[in-house]
Amino acid sequence: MDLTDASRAYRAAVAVAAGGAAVAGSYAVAGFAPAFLVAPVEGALARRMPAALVRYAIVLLGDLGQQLNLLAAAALVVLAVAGLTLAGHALARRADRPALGPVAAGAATFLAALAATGAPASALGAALPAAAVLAAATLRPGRGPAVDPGRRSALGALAGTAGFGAVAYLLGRSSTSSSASSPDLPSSSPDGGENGAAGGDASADSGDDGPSGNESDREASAADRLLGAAAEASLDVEGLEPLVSESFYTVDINAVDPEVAAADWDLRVTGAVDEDVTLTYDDLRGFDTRQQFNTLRCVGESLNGKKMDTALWEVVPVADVLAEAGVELSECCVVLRAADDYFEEFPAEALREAVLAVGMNGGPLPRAHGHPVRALVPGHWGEINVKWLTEIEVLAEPVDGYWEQRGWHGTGPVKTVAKLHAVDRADGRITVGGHAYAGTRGIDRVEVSTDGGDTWTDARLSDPLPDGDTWRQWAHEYGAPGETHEVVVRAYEDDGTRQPREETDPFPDGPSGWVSRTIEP
Ligand SMILES: Nc1nc2c(c(=O)[nH]1)N[C@H]1C(S)=C(S)[C@@H](COP(=O)(O)O)O[C@H]1N2
Ligand SMILES: [Mo]
Repeated sequence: MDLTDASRAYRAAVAVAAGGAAVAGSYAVAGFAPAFLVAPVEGALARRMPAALVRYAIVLLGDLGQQLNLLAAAALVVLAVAGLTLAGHALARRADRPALGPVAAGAATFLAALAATGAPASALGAALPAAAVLAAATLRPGRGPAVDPGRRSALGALAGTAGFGAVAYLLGRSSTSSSASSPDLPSSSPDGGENGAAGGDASADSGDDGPSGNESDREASAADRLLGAAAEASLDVEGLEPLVSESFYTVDINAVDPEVAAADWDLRVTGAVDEDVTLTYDDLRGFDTRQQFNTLRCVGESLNGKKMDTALWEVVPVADVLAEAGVELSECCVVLRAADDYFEEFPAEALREAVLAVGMNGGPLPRAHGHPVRALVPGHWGEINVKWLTEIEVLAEPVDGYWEQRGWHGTGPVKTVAKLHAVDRADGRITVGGHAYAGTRGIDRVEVSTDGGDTWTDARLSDPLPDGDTWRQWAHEYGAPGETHEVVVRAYEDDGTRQPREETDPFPDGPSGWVSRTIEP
């Protein structure tokens, strides 16, 4: 490495350190929120990714695909800020004014970050540390103007950035909206409920025109009663999730969820309607709510995957809202739009049966599940249940939704499945169990074979939950045969229809087939 190569490398190291400091600084200010500089870049990458690549990422990588995309976006931001830092430094050298470098690099980073996030504080959080890194590495009093960083200052910049990154990580974690990380299930202590899961958004339940204390108390006790009943009805099998999921899966087009305050939320009804209607959160809370169980299942999950869950939701029927607004659904279709630019289209018919959820498992709707309002559309795949809902558009002609543009087909009916997740052995006996779901068609019966499909026995089933779009648990106990054997499971719908045996991939319209599992002696 000759001298110029070396100084180029030192310059590059300082620039990369400045890029890292910008990412860290933005995270420290914004947390894991849309204002975090990496978030819009990750979103843009995800949206522009070719459909085939998206499909392989979903089917082969699962959630890892999104982590990798986030990492790629972070790397792009580091490189972009590094580029601006190098440009600032070059400018300073040419003008022979050392102080110009950090100022120019900082200003350019600020403007670019502001353009990307629209959030001045986060942009400043990115720009200042980047400028500081360049300043620390190049502005050495008494060493002449516009000095190039040497080996020591390059290493110093990298080490300093690493230290800053650690502090920024802690700051950012604590500024990430607490409702994002709150558990789906409120604590079971008597007063835990709503307060426990309320997180940062007090406005959801204490707005001036919101429900009175009595009303929300009544809701909370109704929820507690139903959650208690569901816990009671759950089969007691080791390793089997209860009827109300302990941890509810999430699937999102962006790695970073939107943050929508209830006070800022409204819902527009547009398109083929007499007049556009806007509904505020308080308007929505003026409607009577009820508690209902719904199961969601993602069309992109694997056959025996873990992206199927059930919760108790506090809901307002969409029909009530539309009737009050004087909207008649005479057209073929609707599009639901969301704060993360997600949108899905489906038959207007289905919207008549749909509800707007404002609460989950006795607490407010968590950020990860669409706070403050999401749609639940019975019988359809998960993707139709739009979170962070902002708009209902009524259409005379069908259009493609976000996933349909990428080749998927998530309007219903959701396919019937019986999953096998629990295998419990005790005293020479084996108990297998899982969940079965058939959308609004209902599960009537589940059969189990412990000999690879030669003979079948009825499984024990949990009592059905009161609503018509929920799963049931099944379990089956048998004497351990003492040899490797194949357990197969299949479900029957309420009208006696047996779940199809033919196996299909998740793409394009959801996995099908009988789940089977090899059990060692
Ligand atoms: N706004 C918005 N809504 C969305 C999505 C999304 O990315 N953005 N993902 C959809 C998909 S693919 C599924 S399977 C369900 C998952 O809901 P959950 O994250 O609450 O489990 O939400 C749907 N609603
Ligand atoms: Mo999904």
